[in-house]
Amino acid sequence: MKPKHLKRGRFIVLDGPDGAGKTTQTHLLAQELDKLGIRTLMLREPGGTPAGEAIRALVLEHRKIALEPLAEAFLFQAARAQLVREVIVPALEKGEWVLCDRFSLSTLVYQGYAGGIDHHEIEALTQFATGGLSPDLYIVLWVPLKVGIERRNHRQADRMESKGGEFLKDVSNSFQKEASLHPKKYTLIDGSGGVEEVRERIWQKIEPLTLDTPGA
Ligand code: T5A
Repeated sequence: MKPKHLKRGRFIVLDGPDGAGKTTQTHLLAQELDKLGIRTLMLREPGGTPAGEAIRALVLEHRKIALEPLAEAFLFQAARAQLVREVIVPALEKGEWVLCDRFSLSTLVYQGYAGGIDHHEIEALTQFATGGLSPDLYIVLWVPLKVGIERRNHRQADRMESKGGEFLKDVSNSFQKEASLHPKKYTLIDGSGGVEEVRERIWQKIEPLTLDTPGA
């Protein structure tokens, strides 16, 4: 018989500015949940499906192809629509936990607040793309811009990171502001300090979900 906590999957998102530690912490979280016998599926946005990975290459890597922020927004939402229907919903229905590196707040921040598209329009597109699916826990891991830039210095900047200092400052401020303004929707976690310290902060928010046994 399956343990009770496998009856219903959970949808957990880690989002935040570049270099906040999302990928590192998503992996650690998967390991921690695995120790409890909870099966997880790790995804990234854009990506996670063949269509999503193709969109990722187009929107983040092919910098010679011009893309307006509105076109970017549609592409990110198209990748999301595919991911939700092809992967996330079926996994949740099987009782798996889905850990997703970035989700809707990234579009609101990068294409909306920093990119200049009206935030109501972004939200309407998100609603349409996700069919109203929202995470059980939406973590915003935040670090000051300087820390994020230092951490990601080892690799080449993608299209968004190449938009300049003002753009990145808007991104950083918008993540913090949006998460602070909507504490019921987003859980803001300080991503500064050592990997282990941050892991512990995140685990404090996740652990209660592992104890919850809906439908029991
Ligand atoms: N995008 C995405 C949009 O514009 N709109 C959208 O709708 C969506 C979904 C995606 C890009 O697409 C844009 C935003 C982005 O520009 P991505 O693949 O998510 O990009 O890449 P980034 O978030 O830019 O990836 P990073 O690797 O920079 O950030 P992470 O994942 O937050 O950080 P992580 O874990 O890879 O760590 C970066 C480095 O820091 C170290 C790690 O070892 C690594 O070297 N590190 C730490 N060092 C010290 N202390 C800690 N606590 C550390 N944690 C990690």
